[in-house]
Amino acid sequence: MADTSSTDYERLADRLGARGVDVASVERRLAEHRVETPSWGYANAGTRFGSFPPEGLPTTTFEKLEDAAEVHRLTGAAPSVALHIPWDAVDDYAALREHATSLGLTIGAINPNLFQDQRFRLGSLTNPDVTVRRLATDHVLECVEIARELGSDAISLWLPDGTNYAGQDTFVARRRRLHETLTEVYAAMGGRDGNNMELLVEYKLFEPAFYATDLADWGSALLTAQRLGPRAKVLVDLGHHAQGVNIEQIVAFLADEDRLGGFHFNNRKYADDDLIVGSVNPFELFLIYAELAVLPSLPRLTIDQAHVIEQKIEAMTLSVVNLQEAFAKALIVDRVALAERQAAGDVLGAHELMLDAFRTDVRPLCAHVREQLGAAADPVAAFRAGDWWERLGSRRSAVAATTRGLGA
Ligand code: RM4
Ligand code: MN
Ligand code: MN
Repeated sequence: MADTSSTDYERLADRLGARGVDVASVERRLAEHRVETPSWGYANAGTRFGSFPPEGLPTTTFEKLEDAAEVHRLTGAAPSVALHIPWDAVDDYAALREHATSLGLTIGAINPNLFQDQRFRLGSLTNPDVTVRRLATDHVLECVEIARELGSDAISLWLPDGTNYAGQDTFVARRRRLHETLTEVYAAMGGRDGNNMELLVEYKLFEPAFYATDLADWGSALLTAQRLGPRAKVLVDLGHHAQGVNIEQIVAFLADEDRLGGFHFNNRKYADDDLIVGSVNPFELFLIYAELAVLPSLPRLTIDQAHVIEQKIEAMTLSVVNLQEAFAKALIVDRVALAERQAAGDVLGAHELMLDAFRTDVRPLCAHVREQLGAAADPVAAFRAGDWWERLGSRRSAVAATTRGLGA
């Protein structure tokens, strides 16, 4: 019997070649496409109403890295892991770094946590009380040290600060406090180790503050980054905009300013839902990648998701696959014809080229590239058929089922 998958690949490669696509170069770029996965996406997550910790849940940072290594083994494209401190704090960072290396992983961006300490009720880096600002700044500085110990080259900062009621505080005073505290952080990130640590400044429309968020949009994040210096860049989380905002345009503008630091990929239907990237709006994801595909190099591509009811490794694997497919579709857009049609004012002719790429089933091409990387043709199916449970899941201590079952 003929091997249908390689036949599918050959048919697709022939068809793309006939359309003028340089298939070898598309495959090369796909093979270089790297996604960073978040430690917290493997760990317990819930909504404010409850959580459903599954059997085999990783409870230590060491175990979370083991699950991340599974995703990398299956996809061939997820070799780094972002950490969140203190969720991922350990006593021995050298041992953690060694563990990552032994699993074929590196440590990605370090994320400070400025949203859970009781003392941050009125804000962290913008808090009106100078002693609280000091605490918050010291926490970020500690993260810079941890990043150095782990060989990480980025601090990824999401500032939850803001106000809940008009009159609670003064916009500009908060902004000045933020610039002052971040200036100290930024200075500490340079100097040593060839000066190469990046500060990624994330923004978010609302939540947990509901009146005014201090870094609510890409404009305020960009102004902050510009004030700090060239190693400060903006991080775009797909769930952090108002409904209907054109994210691909934001991406294009930030890249044009050389301030596109990277992404937190996820998808949403309503607000900051943190669902699997590409699960709600794959066309938007494709259009974002269409902007990335023309850049000289890709920024840091990180997933930021919370898997509440879905199998977490499977969810992460599917997310990486969805990102690969979006990139593959972006790479086969006929750019020459697009430029011609744009110049000719052929509105729908140009649009048709985008649709044509988006509608192409690129799965055989992605499967082929993954196999060349020694990963799985179908990573999700491979996970389901695999022995993760026997090797890792079943050995882990049972999660305290505090939220399981009323009256249990
Ligand atoms: C925030 C934001 C941050 C993430 C936290 C857990 O909404 O997206 O990036 O670290 O959630
Ligand atoms: Mn995020
Ligand atoms: Mn978020």
